[in-house]
Amino acid sequence: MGAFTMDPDWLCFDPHPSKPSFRPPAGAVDAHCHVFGPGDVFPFAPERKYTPCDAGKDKLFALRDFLGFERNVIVQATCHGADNRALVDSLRASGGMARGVATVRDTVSAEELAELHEAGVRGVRFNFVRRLVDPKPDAYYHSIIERIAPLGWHVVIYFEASDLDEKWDFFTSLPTTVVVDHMGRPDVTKPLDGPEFSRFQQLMDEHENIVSKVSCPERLSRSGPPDYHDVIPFARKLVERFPDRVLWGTDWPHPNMTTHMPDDGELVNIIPRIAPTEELQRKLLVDNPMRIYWP
Ligand code: 0GY
Repeated sequence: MGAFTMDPDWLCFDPHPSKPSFRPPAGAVDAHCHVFGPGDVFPFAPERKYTPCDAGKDKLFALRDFLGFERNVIVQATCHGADNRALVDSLRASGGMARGVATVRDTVSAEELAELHEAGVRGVRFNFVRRLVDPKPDAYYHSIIERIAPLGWHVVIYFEASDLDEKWDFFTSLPTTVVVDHMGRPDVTKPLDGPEFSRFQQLMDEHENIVSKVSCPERLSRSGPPDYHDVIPFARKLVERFPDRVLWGTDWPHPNMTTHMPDDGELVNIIPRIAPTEELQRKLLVDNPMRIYWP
């Protein structure tokens, strides 16, 4: 046994996903994935809200190749808190084929930020999902923005749809590119053209610096795998309406899934259903992530 024992109800990633029938275009980027540990090398943070199974860089890079992707954007997971060592180690091992989104505190120094940048970090994540982190006042995040602005980094935000109104002024005050995780977590049992998802589209309509990941059908769906048919119209709507401001990612190793563990091959097969033309697929998987992470 390693240094940590995963939570008793933890669902571990599928070690044998199916080969997708959809072939991503050359240069495709998985723009949302994580690494967990391994915990005996990169310990999980004391303030974490969950203890996952180990899911290290070697498995991530093998999955990337198996699914037909070339690059990864690795997002710091909350189980590692603001200790970015596992992330940095993965970026350094990727030979330039991975970029990172880190979590930093407002006390982070210019030297620490420079080291993260050199490793391939290009953004910070602000997480507002209360089951994952304890919320901080807006001033805390503004002070981080001041520190990262000189590096040209962007901000990734993760929040529940029901919190959008409360955070609207803060989100729209951010001066950087702002990438929203998982379409702002819509309740997909509500109508596509109802007030909640319309509000999210208004956010993107009015603020051209806002980009959305059209990821995580497995997390948002009520209809379930492998079709996730209730999520498709939401993702497709954003891809067609904002073709130059959408990103896609597997979300491997799928933290905190409770209903099932997705087959990553099936997740890739969803791409042509949300981005039905080759042009939309190329923008979603290549042009947009390359513009943000490998300019
Ligand atoms: C995701 C979603 C989740 C977890 C995290 O950093 C994390 O712990 O992002 C979640 O539980 O919804 O994007 O991986």
